[in-house]
Amino acid sequence: MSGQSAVSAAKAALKSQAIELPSWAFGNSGTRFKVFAQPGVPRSPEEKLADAARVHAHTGVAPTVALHIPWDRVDDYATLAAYAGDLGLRLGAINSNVFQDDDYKLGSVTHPDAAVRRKALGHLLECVDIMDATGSRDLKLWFSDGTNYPGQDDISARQGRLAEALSAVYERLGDDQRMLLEYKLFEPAFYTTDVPDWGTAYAHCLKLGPKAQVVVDTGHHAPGTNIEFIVAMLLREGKLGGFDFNSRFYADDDLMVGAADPFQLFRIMYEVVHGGGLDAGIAFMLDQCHNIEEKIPAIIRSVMNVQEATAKALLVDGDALAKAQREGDVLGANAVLMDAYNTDVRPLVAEVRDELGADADPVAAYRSSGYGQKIVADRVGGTQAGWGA
Ligand code: PSV
Ligand code: MN
Ligand code: MN
Repeated sequence: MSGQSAVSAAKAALKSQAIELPSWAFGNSGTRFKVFAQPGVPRSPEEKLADAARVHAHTGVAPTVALHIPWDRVDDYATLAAYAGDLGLRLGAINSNVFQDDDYKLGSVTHPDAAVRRKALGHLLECVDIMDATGSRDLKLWFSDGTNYPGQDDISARQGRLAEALSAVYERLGDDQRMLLEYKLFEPAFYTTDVPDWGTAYAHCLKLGPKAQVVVDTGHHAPGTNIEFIVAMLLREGKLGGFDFNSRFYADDDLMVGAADPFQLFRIMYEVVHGGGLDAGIAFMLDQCHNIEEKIPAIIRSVMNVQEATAKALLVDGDALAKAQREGDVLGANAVLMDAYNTDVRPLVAEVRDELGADADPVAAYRSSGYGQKIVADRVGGTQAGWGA
C-alpha cells in the first residue's frame, strides 16, 4: 500500500474502533491501604454514564460502558439502557461479581459447598437476565476463586465444579450473547487460582463452544510474559473475545493503559491488527482504577493511548515486513516494526477525532468545558460510588 493510502486506511480503521469504558473507573478506588475520595465522583450508575458520555464526546471512540453488578444495581435495567441511549452511549459488558460476599471465602463456583456454588451460579444467571434487559452482548466472568495452602482443596475437583457452572451459564446465553472468561495469575488467592492463565481459560472455552471466549486483562500476567504471543494464539484459534486494558509495573496495578509500557501495548495492537482482530468483534475494554489522579482526564488519556498504539500498529508496512521476514532479514524486519512504533501519530489521531466531530486535543477540551468544576459543585450529598460500593 502506498504511503497515502496506508494513512487513509489507518484513519478509517481508527474511526471505527470502539473502546469500552468501565463504569467503576469513574468511582472512588484505592488500594487495600486507603481509598482516597475525590470530589465530584458519581453517586449513581446514571452519573457514571454522564461522565462516560463526556469521554465519548471528547474522544469520539468510546461509545459503550461496561457495568459491574452489584456496584451498578438499578431497579430497571431497560430504563438505564434507554438513559445511556439518550446520552449517545450503549451499555456494554456486564461484569459479574462473585468475590465480595462472606460466603465466597473458600470460592464461589468452585466452593466445596454446593449451596454456595448454587448462590454464585444464581448471580451469574441474573447477570444474563440483565444483559437481556440492557441489550449487552458480553458477560464478563472473573473469579477470585482459588486456595491459599497446599492441600486446602482438590485442584482437579475445583476445575470440575467450575466447568459445571460455566456450562450452566453457557446454556442460558442467547444467540447473540457471549461469555468472556478472564484469567488472572494470582490474588486474592495465593497458592492456586482456579483460572490462572490463558491455557485454563482457553480449555474451558473450547469445551463450551463458540459463544465462550477468553478475555486478556493486560495486568494479569507474571512479569516478562509475552502477552502479544497469547493474543496472536487466541486470535488464530478464534478465541480472543476481548481485552481488559490497563498497565502494570508490578502486579494487578490497574494503572492507565500504555502508561507503564507503551511499547508492549503497540506489540499487542500489532498482533491484533495483523491477525484481523480489528474486525473480529473483539471488545476493547479498559479495566482501570484512578486512585490518585483525576478520573475523567485519566480515562480520556487511556483512550488516547489505545488509539495511538493502534495507529502505530496500522502504520506497520506489511509488505516490507513480509519481505524482510521471507528473506530472513532479522534486522530489517525489526526495523520495519520500530519505524512504525517510532512514528509520531498524534497529528494523525487528532485529525481522526476532528473528522469524527470530537476534539483534536480531548484533555484540553475537557479542561476548558468546565464539566470538572460543575460535577464538583453539583454532586454534593449522597454516597459517592466506589470500587465495591
Ligand atoms: C480484579 O483483578 C479485577 O481487576 C478483574 O480484572 C476484573 O475484571 C475486575 O476486577 C472487575 O471485576
Ligand atoms: Mn479485568
Ligand atoms: Mn484485575
